[in-house]
Amino acid sequence: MHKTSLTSLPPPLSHSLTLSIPSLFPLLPQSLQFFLHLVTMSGIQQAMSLLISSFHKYSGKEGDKLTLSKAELKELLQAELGEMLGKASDKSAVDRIFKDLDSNKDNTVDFKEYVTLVSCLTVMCNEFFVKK
Ligand SMILES: [Ca+2]
Repeated sequence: MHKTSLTSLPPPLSHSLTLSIPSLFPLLPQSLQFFLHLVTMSGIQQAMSLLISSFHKYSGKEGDKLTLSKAELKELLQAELGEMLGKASDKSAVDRIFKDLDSNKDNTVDFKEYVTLVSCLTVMCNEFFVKK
């Protein structure tokens, strides 16, 4: 069978082939759709997508699906941030982080409050590498 690469096709045809890939997305399992989206995204888009999916992976475990309880935050800290914020097994450390993040004092950490944590950590990481 003769193989044709996208670059050897005339522009209109290569363009239509590129456009046909997203049209196949609805036929694929959701996990594969997510993966395909991820590999076609820019680095920042991938980071944004992972920030969102990581939040919902934990926020959906108990209570309000759109906020993190203290237990969900503890699990997220342990699984996703390792010891960047000290030991997540240390109850007083988790209590302090939870209290600091819960800026509107509703006893949950919503997406905006979580993103604040991640952006502050990102700034600190950048400063660490810039100073090196
Ligand atoms: Ca809150």
